[in-house]
Parts: sequence; C-alpha cells; structure tokens
Amino acid sequence: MAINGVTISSPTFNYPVSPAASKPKPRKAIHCAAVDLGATSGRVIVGTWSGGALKLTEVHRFPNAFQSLGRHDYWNLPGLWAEAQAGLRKAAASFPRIASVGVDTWGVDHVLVDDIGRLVFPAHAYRDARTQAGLQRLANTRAALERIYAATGIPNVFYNSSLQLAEAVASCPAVTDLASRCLLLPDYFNFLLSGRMENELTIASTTQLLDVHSTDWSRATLDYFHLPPRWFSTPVFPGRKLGRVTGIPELKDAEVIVVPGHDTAAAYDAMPAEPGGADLFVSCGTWSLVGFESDRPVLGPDALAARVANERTAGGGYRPLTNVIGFWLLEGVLKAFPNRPRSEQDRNRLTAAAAALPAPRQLLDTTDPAFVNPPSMRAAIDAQLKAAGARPPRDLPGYVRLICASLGRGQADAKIRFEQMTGRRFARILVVGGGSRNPLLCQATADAAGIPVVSYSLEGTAVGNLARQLIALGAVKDLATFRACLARQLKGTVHSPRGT
Ligand code: LFR
Repeated sequence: MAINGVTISSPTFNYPVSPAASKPKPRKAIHCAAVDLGATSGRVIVGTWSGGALKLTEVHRFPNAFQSLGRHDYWNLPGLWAEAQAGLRKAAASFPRIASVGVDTWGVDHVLVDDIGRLVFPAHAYRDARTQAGLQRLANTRAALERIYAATGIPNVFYNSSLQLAEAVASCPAVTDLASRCLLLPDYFNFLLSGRMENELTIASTTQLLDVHSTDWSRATLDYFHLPPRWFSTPVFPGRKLGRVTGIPELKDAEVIVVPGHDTAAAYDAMPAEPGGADLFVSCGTWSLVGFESDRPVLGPDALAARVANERTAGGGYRPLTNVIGFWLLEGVLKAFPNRPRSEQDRNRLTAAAAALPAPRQLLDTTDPAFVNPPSMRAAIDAQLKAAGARPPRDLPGYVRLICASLGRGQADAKIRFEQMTGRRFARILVVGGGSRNPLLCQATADAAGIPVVSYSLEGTAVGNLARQLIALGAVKDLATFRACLARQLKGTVHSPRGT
C-alpha cells in the first residue's frame, strides 16, 4: 500500500482478528491516527479497523533530535508540533473520516505552562547534563534515596523529571510563580490538540513523582524536590476522551483520546503475549526496555540496586523494567562513519557483515554513564575498551558486532536479575521495535539468556496507541482481546539459544 509516497509492505502490518475474538459487525471501517514521537524519529500512523482487522498506514515520518544552545539541550517543540500537524493533515487527506487521535512520546520530558498553556520555561531534553548535581546529591544521601524509591518505585536516574524539575526550580525560583501546570509531553500535545490539560497515568509514572501504591502523586516526594503540588492534577487513565480536535480544521470531527502517553507503555500493550506471565518483554529502539507486567511493584534494596523502574500500565498495574542503553550506542557510532548505511538494504548488509565476525573477547559495560551523551560515541567506546586492556574494533561491522553482543548480554542480565528478585521464570523474550529487525541482537540475547527470543517486526508504540483508541471507541472489547488477536495472527521470528 502506498500513501503519500510511503509504502507499507510488511505483511505484519495487517492484524486480522478471528471471529471468536470479535464477531464481525456490519460496521464501516474506523480510522484512528496515532502520533508516535520518539527521541530520534516521529511518525503519524493511521490504523484502519475493518471487518475485524487492523491495517496500518504510515502517512508521515520525520527525524527528531534535541538541539544544543549555549550549555543546554532542548527539544524543538514548535518543529515537533508542525510535523505532528502535517502528519495529521495527511491522514485527513488520505482517509475519509478519522474518528480519533492519540499521542505517545518518550518518557520524563515535560513543559511548564501558565493557566492558558503558554510556555514559561524552555523544554529541556532529558540528556541535558543539568541533572548531574542533583543525581549525585541523591545518590550520596542513602536515607532519602531509599525513601524516594519506596514512595515512587522509580530509581535515581539522570533523566528523571523529578531531578529536572528540581533543577529548574533551584536555578530559576521565579518559575514557581510563573508556571501553574506541569504537563508531560503527551499531555502537552493533547492540550494543543484539544485545549484540555490533563496529566496521564503512564507518562506520570516516569517522573519519579507518582505514588507507587496509588495512582496519584506522592506528596512527600514533591516536597522533597521542592515542587508545587498544584502543578500536577490527578492523572487520568488512558481511554479518557478529551473532546474534538480544535486546532486542525480538517480533523474537527475527530476525538482526542488519551492513550498510554508513554511510548514504552504503548509498546508493551502491543506485545502479543501469552496469558500467564511467562513472557519477558523488550521494546528495543533508542533505548532497550526490558521488563514484564505485574500486579505488584518490585521494591526493596535489590530492586533499587538493579535500578528497577516500576512504571505503570494503562490499567494501573505495574511494569517493572530496566533501561538498557539500546541503539543509542549504534546511532552514535554511525555518526563517526561517513559510509554509514542509508537504506534498509544497507543496514541488513551491515548486520550480515557484523554477524560473520568472531564474537568479541571483551564486551562493553552498557551501564557506563560515559555513554549517556558523549561528544563522540566511538571515542567513548574506544576509551572504555582501552581502559579494560582491549583493542577497539577496526571498522563499522566490528562496532556493530560489539554493540549487539553487549546489548544482548545487558538484556539477558536484566532477565536473570528479574528472575532472582521475583522467583519468576521466563520462558520466552518477546521483542518489538526497531531492534526486532536486527537478528544479530536477537540471537545475542537468546544466547546470553538461554531462552528463545521471539521478534515481531512491529511498530509497537503506534500499535499500542491505536489499540487504546479502538478500545475507547468500543471497536475492540479490551486489551486482552487485542493481544490474543495479535498472538494468533502475527508471525514472530524465533531465535533459539545456541549453546556456548
Ligand atoms: C523510550 C523511553 C524510555 C524512557 C526514556 C526516556 O523511548 O520512553 O521508556 O526511560 O525513553 O524518557
């Protein structure tokens, strides 16, 4: 299918639903638009639900990157909004009637606005180094560190909104008078689309400010970081309708529906998981998010040491996960090679060349803070290897081999730690996102974890976003139904572990 020059060729973009799951109704096709913003790229995807099947059409895709100005890193919000609008206009031009729109983005980043939604502080990017002092301070204050983890279930990580907001208040105290609301980025885009300001639950849970035992904010944690409680409203659950689109005349009849605003929550919703909880999930893109779903959080000293983040699912449950650095490593290294791949075909060739190389003797420590935002990723990798007495790779395939093997080890380590902490045993690892299309990484993960990895070529974040819209519109009964359909209809690639 080709729309506006974008061709969707993968058969996995069609999700027929069996009659048992959803009796075919003589209804017209329903079209929903997912605005899915990632830290390195964004897209607008239309999901068409018809005759019990979901079809995806990518109508718009664009690169995204934070930009440095002076000593800080910022998001280009006007640019992102322009791209989101352009994508939504294309959606409206290509489909007869878009019923609804939902927005998901990466976690933690936010805006501070006044009563009418005007920005009163620039939107910093989470890799900005401004949180380093606060990060160290909390790391060195054991009692506070434990108290905050017990209260929020979120470990002390450089990108937390808590640390970012505390820095904003400390460096610019007037911001507490200027701002009346803190909106996470999906909340802000929902506001731009609908005029309504709401905080959404899944994205709120990335802030380190939400109470881990309720679905409201942790007053003690807000106080610790000197943040005004009035900036935050009780989070709404995904599925809430915010009213019609106001800013884009072509979409004036479409509803703005709150979806899991956090892209990782959306991606986990799209996992074709077996019921029973024996699947470990990996949503792999710029970050690799390794975790599972649980009806209770994983807390305590071991979880804190393993930096387990108890983020929330769209239903209010828990998604204990660890963040492995992901393809940020590769995206960084590619910048050092002018002959880097430009097409999908080139990328496949590079992966194949890397797969033909012998396994690296020395793996990277993927938790090294030097990889967070280095001026040169290649230099940061070389420095770590040299410090360990190992020789850096000679060429790009060598780096790809090293990165995939190291990420595979990192993902497998997360699985092992989860099993130790919870007593669970995982039988499979399901992978969605860009990393699912990298057989080298999937195989490295299977080999290191000792269980099969099943990869699905699936834009999980957009699919989860669309799933919640369809549920809110009454077209799909519930998430379990949606997942059961995916599990029956999607063809995964199985990477079986190889003995060493
Ligand atoms: C992935 C993600 C992760 C979050 C990181 C920073 O896109 O949302 O879940 O930890 O970005 O926000």
